[in-house]
Amino acid sequence: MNTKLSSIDFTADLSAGIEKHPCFNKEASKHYGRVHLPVAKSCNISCNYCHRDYDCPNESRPGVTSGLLLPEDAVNRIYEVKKLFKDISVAAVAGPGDSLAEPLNTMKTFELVKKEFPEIILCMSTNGLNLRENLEELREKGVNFITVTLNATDASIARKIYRYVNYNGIVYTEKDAAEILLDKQINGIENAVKMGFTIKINSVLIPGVNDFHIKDISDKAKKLGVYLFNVMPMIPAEESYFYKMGVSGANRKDVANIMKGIKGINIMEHCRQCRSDAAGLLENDLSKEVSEREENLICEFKKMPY
Ligand code: CLF
Ligand code: SF4
Repeated sequence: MNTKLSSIDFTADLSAGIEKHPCFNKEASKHYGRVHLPVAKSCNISCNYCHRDYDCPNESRPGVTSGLLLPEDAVNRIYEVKKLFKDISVAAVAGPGDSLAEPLNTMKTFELVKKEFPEIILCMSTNGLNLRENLEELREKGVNFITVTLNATDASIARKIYRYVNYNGIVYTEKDAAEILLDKQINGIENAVKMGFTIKINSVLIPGVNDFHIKDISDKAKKLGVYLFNVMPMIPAEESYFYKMGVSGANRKDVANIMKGIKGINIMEHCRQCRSDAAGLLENDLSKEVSEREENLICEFKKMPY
């Protein structure tokens, strides 16, 4: 949905609930859990640390497969999770592909969840390519919190991270891919902030590729009015391009060292690099128990056709 900025009401407070959001508020993570609803199958870009047999490593740990849910089953998933842990404050779509590559399932899921659980905070992560054109609808559905994975702000670095970008059916590669993705990400974040969404940026730390560039990303995040900055160590998915090329992953210590130089923005230090079907407290993932209780998973993620 395309909406002119002039027609948007900028007065809405979309930070409501931050005191109960386990990712945006470390204290809240001790008491409140989140549930990820794995309804977004496809992706529209190709990150070199990703392999599409696995979850999106931008907001999840590669190397684990998940079942997919239909939007109609998302409400039931939340009831199942609540049987195991009742204080679920957030429901989110975080893959296993990109939440906005085919936004229909994501939007339908938010609609159904909001109707059944009006008190639950809605959250979403995305690579940002299709963010701008979906902002108005996300707000209509009641989403307040959005995470965008931004791994570079410079096209010469971004082109080493992405193999292709498919925007509106046109496939871009190399510098063109990097430029269009960066342009859409920055524009999406800028407008989301203006509309009052609470935004987190996730950056995947890739040794030798963007480690020296994290400060530039944080500076850009500050300028854009992003609320929270989260740097995650890259864990290259098996069979991914980086994995095959021998690009080594990073670890928490690498992240801590880089973050010493980052000032002037809220930093997330308690990220668990969750699965796209994670459930419960960040510290205690219940996804395995939940999927064992359900019979309505479409099929194993690995078997889904792309
Ligand atoms: Fe999920 Fe992400 Fe929303 Fe949290 S996760 S979509 S903001 S509800 Fe949280 Fe998990 Fe880290 Fe993400 S610990 S991977 S930051
Ligand atoms: Fe993979 Fe996520 Fe990148 Fe898409 S956005 S290619 S699912 S890591």
